[in-house]
Amino acid sequence: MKAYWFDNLPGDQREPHNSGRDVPASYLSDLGVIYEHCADVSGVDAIATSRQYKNRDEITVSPEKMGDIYEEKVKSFFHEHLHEDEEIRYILDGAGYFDVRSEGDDWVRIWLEKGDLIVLPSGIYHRFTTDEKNYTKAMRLFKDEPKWTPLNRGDETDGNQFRKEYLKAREGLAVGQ
Ligand code: KMT
Ligand code: NI
Repeated sequence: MKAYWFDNLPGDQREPHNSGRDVPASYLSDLGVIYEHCADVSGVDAIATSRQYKNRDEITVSPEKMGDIYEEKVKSFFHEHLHEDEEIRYILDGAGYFDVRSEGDDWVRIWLEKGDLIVLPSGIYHRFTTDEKNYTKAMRLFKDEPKWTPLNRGDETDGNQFRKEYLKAREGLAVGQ
């Protein structure tokens, strides 16, 4: 795992876009983002049990697996959105980037590789992309039914109940840059 400020420069979304300014783990936790490294799936099982994630599936984001729709899929995962539930991903193989919006609405880029697990809180604006190797195999965990419809950012998402609750939970935390 590596977290840094996204550079906002033009170029393919799969390039690192590393501004050279790192983001500390404590800042991620202020944003409500949980990160863990799990050497094997037993660590994931423990987290799943404690947080009552009952179900899981696996997705491979790669041209080999997705064929013609790969480029389209990668673009769609990169649209800024939120969910009304947590987004929990465990990287089984390969690597990828999760970008999350900071308090000041800048992008924090989180590079995850094999063994990394992330929990994005409901209501946080984010997006995902593979990196230049074009290969992310991930486990997706969910509580009951999959409820991860992406709600693309717009006027409606700003007024979304889960968005408001997310922002409320951040109040009073020493979030700054
Ligand atoms: C998401 O929510 O953006 C995804 O599920 C992307 C694939 S998981 C690595
Ligand atoms: Ni998402």
